[in-house]
Amino acid sequence: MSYKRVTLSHFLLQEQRRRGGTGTFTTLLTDIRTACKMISHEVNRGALAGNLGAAGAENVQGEQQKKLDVLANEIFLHMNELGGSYAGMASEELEGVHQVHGAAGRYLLLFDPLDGSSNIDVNISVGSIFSILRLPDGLDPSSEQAFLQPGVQQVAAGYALYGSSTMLVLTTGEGVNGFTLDQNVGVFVLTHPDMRIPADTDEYAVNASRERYWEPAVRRYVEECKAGKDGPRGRNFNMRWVASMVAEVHRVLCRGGVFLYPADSENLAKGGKLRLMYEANPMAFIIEQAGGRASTGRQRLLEVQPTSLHQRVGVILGSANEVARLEAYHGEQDGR
Ligand code: AFP
Repeated sequence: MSYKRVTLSHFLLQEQRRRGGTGTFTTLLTDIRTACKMISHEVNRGALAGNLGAAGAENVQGEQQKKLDVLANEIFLHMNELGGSYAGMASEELEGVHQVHGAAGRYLLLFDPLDGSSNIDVNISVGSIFSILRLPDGLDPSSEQAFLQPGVQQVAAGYALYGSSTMLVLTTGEGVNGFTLDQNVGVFVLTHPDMRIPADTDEYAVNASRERYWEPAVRRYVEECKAGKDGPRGRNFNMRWVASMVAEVHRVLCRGGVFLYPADSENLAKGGKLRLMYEANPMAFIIEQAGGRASTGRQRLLEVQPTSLHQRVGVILGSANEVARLEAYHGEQDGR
């Protein structure tokens, strides 16, 4: 094994020197990195540490919290509060903004501490997702208003995937890089530099049990994929569904694909299923930075103006040509 490896710390320092920066990103990401390592450890110990099962409470979304949801949330809050980089934080698990006492930081952190947590008890991959925004001048970091910025304003975003290995995938707006946790040494090592998504793909991911709720545009797309080489697409498609967005996005980053969780007739009143600020925006930033495309079907995801912290949205992201095709189908459906 080569010891001439680039760790996440090296990478951030190199980036800092290259940009002539002040070390802001290094500081911002240090505590997130530690939080992800700690969560990885807890996920990995699973039943041995009594970490599986329900916590016995509901979160702000009205969903049953798992023990690991609660633990991961506490780890994220604690580690990032101690570091003092953030003026305020918002978590998918909390109703309002988490006030950071005495914080001098100029940044805001949004996170989903454990996404895909319904998969925990069956030992399928889960992940953490985060998004970093600047604190706008003149706004109180404990106010929801400070956080309600469209995704284009993110300064960094990433996720940790707790899978067969633990990875941290990151963008600071100049491409996407993936780091694998060396569990023995305790460091993230750059293993997937400059991740790029091919523009074309033969693979899609959607929860097909929701077909009866889909809009015609989504139904048409999936029908055409299923028809394979006998249909209008003239080639066969493969389908995957993990039910952990982090795992799906990671697969798309590694080998292309399109991921759909569209707004449909059943979830439309809420805006969709996935959360704009904690899931859609950070993932859309990563996908675009890797050369892919991310959309609601009718609008670029990163341009959606949030109106509330826990807003939900339809999500279509991945290989650029397939997402563009889905947008075209929505346009045709709308008579545009
Ligand atoms: P949980 O965190 O409640 O498991 O939700 C995961 C998620 O938000 C996202 O990661 C998945 O892509 C999606 O929901 C799975 O949704 P279905 O339960 O409809 O498959």
